[in-house]
Amino acid sequence: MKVSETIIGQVHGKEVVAYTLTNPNGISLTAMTYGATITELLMPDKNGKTENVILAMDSLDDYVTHRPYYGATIGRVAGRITKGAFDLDGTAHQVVVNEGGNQLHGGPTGLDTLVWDAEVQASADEASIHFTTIDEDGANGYPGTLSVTVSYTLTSDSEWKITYRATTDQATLFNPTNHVYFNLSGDINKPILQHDLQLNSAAFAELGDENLPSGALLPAEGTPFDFRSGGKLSVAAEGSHPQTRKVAGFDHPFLLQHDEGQPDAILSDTESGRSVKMFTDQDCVVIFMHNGAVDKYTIAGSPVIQYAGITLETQALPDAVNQEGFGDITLHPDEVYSAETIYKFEVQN
Ligand code: G6D
Repeated sequence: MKVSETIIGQVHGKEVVAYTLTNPNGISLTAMTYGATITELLMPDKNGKTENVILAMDSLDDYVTHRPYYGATIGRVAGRITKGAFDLDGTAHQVVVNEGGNQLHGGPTGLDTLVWDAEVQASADEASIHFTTIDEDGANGYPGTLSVTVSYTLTSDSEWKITYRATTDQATLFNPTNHVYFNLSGDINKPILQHDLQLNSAAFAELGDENLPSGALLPAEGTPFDFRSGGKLSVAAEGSHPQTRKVAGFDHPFLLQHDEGQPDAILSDTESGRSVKMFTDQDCVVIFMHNGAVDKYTIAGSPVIQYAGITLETQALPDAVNQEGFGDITLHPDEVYSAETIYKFEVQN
């Protein structure tokens, strides 16, 4: 397994390094220490044409200036926390809010804005980048000093494995995710609406005001949210359901059923023949379809179009600390947080 590295700039006075892992099937993964962010995933299509299948900015400065979350490690808590307020073991906490009155994606200096440390391990069958960082007590208002390791492993079976490990010296919250957007066509100017999705989920979390979870888990049966038998993503964008109309597609958490030996999700693009299978130990996957065009920045000279990519953000249900029955995202000093998500890339000729 081939590994290379290059210094791509500086942020917060610290050098930012990008690592590229390449496997024998022509798949290569590049990720940088700023935000432990994946910045390129090159894979061939059914005709052998190799293209980047994820959204990425043109430069490090663009990531820092615009914070698009593209491919970034999100935390301490992915998604929104209502009013940035929660009770933890009987103590009320207020974290820094950065979207109206709520916190989004860990706050203004979330994990995606840090320059992580990294080291690389490689063998014949796989190569890993082990990103580590310390998020100090009080960062974005969170209690406890959190030590985090996120490992990206590319295997000779064309899997991108993401594993998280974290410990804390005081009770805190931790619900990380990766915010990669896939566009398997290899052309970010081609909307993902003709991609096919097969999703092993029978329920989704309803969005209320400010895109906060309402607390209700709704059945997918008979709605545009039921992708158990597969379907085109255009169903979500063109659906008349109040929840798809609300956000012009999906921006929803889907509760996963985790059927033994089955992928939790399969995203595919018939035209290119590319597909990605997702396997995770997490309760849910937030699917966001880049529902708005962006004119604050350009990629390769063009503004980013609506539906330029789709996320498969595996995590615990958002706002779990405030929502009954959404799971437990607390981390205590005597616990070790661990989680794994695998994206397996395939090409159908
Ligand atoms: C929007 O509501 C969506 C989020 O889910 C997404 O993560 C963010 O854009 C990038 O706020």
